[in-house]
Amino acid sequence: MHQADPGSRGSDAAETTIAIEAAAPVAAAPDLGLLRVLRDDGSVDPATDPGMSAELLLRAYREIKRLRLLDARMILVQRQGRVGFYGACTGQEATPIATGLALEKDDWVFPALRESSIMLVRGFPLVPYLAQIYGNSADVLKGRQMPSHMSGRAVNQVSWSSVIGPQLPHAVGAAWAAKIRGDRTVTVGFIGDGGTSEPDFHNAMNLAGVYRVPCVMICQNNHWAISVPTARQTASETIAVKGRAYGVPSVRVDGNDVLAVYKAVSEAVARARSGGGPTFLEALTYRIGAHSTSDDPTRYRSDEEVATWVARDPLARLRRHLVHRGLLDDAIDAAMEQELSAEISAAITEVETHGPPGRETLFDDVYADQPWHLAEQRAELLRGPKAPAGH
Ligand SMILES: Cc1ncc(C[n+]2csc(CCOP(=O)(O)OP(=O)(O)O)c2C)c(N)n1
Repeated sequence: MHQADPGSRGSDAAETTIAIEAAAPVAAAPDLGLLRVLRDDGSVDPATDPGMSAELLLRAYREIKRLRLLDARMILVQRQGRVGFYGACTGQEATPIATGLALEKDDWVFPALRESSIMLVRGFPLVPYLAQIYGNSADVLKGRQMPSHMSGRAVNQVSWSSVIGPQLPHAVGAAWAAKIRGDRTVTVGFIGDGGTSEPDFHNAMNLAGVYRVPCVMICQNNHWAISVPTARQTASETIAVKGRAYGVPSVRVDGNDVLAVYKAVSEAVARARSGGGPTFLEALTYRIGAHSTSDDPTRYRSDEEVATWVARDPLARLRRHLVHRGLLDDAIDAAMEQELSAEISAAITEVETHGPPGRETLFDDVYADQPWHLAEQRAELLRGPKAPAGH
């Protein structure tokens, strides 16, 4: 996977955007079409509407909004040097949030970089979630992972390794184990469009198809793998169509339409849980911000392209629907925003009161029973000089 030559920016940008308006009819070819529910005027397509309750829709809106605010705040915190790195998912929130809402408590999630927020939807508290970014003593991972690589046993969310493919074979393997055990657990694995060029993607799809495991594999096609556009990633008409070769039913869904993603994921999860095997979903979306705080996307894509996708903002589209249904107005929205901002501010203040993880924790969690040589090293470390404050 190579970074695009900045000099070829013009032609890359022209090739980048998949014409979602020209999609084939969904009923005929779900892997070539585009499953949509929300219309531009805020109404829904009754043929595809999953019938989410008012309460669930408002919950989805609140979660997307919290994530949008949290990402913006954490980028500022990173710019102030208070954390080292952050990976936002601005513009892509509908897919992780809808997935979190569609899962049951015992299901397992194998995320890539932009799906950490599923943990929040499934009840992981905000303070330890943020503590992972700081790597401090409130972090359940004890500061051992790169920032924005959250995981939590309490919500069955596995750590992302930073390598962009293995989460799919891991999800398929865990689903296979669930099938052998005969329990109801479904696993969900995520990958980006760039990750589909990795062997792991194909290994996972092949195994999932052959063993018909209860796994939902989701590709968030956000059009860019750092500076490589989707058009340079694959010559396939869509990413979803790749599932055909492996005998895995596949659906291309509007990833900026939370109702459509909720429908696609719920149906895939139900099929997996009832013994119907795997599903592959391509969620068509766009990374509005930088790849991470280490990236400058103005080097490789145009403002016009970004503006096209800002107009398809998943938060604004859901808001239009809620207003259309009389469930939201400016006053409710403003109050919600104030409440969420206060929640985020309080969590950041609290998380920053925690110091670094204790050095006595350094050898924890490597073995169930600590072997003698690690016990000796731990004792020696604790006998040695303490690090100066702040280190
Ligand atoms: C195996 C591997 N190759 C390269 C990288 C460097 N890398 C980190 S993120 C990234 C792009 C990932 O793009 P995509 O899979 O589309 O996901 P996105 O970041 O867009 O969500 C690359 C190439 C890596 N982490 N792992």
